[in-house]
Amino acid sequence: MTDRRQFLQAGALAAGALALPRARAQGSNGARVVSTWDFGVGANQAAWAVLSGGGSALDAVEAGARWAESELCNPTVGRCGNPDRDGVLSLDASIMDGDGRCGSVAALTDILHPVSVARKVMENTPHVMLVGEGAQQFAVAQGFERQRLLTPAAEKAWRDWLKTAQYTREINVERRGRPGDSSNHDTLGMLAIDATGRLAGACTTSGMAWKLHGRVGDSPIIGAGLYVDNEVGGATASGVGEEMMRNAASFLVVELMRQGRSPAEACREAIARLVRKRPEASKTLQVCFLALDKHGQVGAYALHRGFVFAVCDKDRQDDLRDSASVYRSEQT
Ligand code: SD4
Repeated sequence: MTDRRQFLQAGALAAGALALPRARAQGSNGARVVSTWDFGVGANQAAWAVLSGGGSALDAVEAGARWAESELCNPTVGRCGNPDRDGVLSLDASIMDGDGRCGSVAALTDILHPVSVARKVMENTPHVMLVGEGAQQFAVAQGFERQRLLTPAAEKAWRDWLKTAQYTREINVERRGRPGDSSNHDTLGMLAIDATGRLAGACTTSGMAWKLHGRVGDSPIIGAGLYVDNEVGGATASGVGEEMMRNAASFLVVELMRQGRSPAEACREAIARLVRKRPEASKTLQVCFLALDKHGQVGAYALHRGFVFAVCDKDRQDDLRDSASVYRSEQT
């Protein structure tokens, strides 16, 4: 009897000893974050700091998007973004968790962290989306500081652009190893799964450089630039937003995964649909999808070569991968 009790106690101690490291490791086990483009590596690391400590996917994607909005001189996201054709820097962002909660802001000016304003819209209002002046008023009421964001470099780029004032929605040039080049669009789209299996996503951008004043892209439109569902997975997009909006594209990718496609197959099929609908336009525009399913599987597909995406989990923190694409060259 005594022996049996001792044996049980020893077993309980051993189980406790095992449980402790497991509980600690839970902070990152199974967690993963993925992001669009090469600057996604830095954004992922900011998100990983949250996930590896056992934080939520929602907090992680907000942290990652904030990094891109502030830390980087990127002409397409946040404070270093290029302005519209009137010289106004206007920002779009969204955030969504896998329970269907979401918030977004569009055409927001003079506020450094649109993704955090989007989160406040989600958490502190009965609405999903605020735009323009109303979004800025709301941000200020929530304690965000108004500040002039247009950098001297962005202002100079705009003045140079004004010399011809020609607006072309170009295919992005290949960015790998060439951060800060002159491609006129690149958005941070980020998806994360945390150690509890919950998903979230965020998207943040200054949109297309030299756009019409008041133009809103896909990034703040739930279902176009971002969609997340804990039952299935999440998807986000980058490229010419009008194409995503025409096709409710991120929602489409998630619904294709719901029907059994892998993330890569779902992205490829969504791209194929775009090509079928607008075969000529698809030759000159870039569209890129990135998806993460509830098991942590990642997939991507783009119209044109040059799309890269970053993957981060407990085994690797700076993984940058090339996406497959329909067209191998940049112009055909
Ligand atoms: C937009 N989709 O505003 C954004 C821009 C972008 O890669 O993603 N560029 O249309």
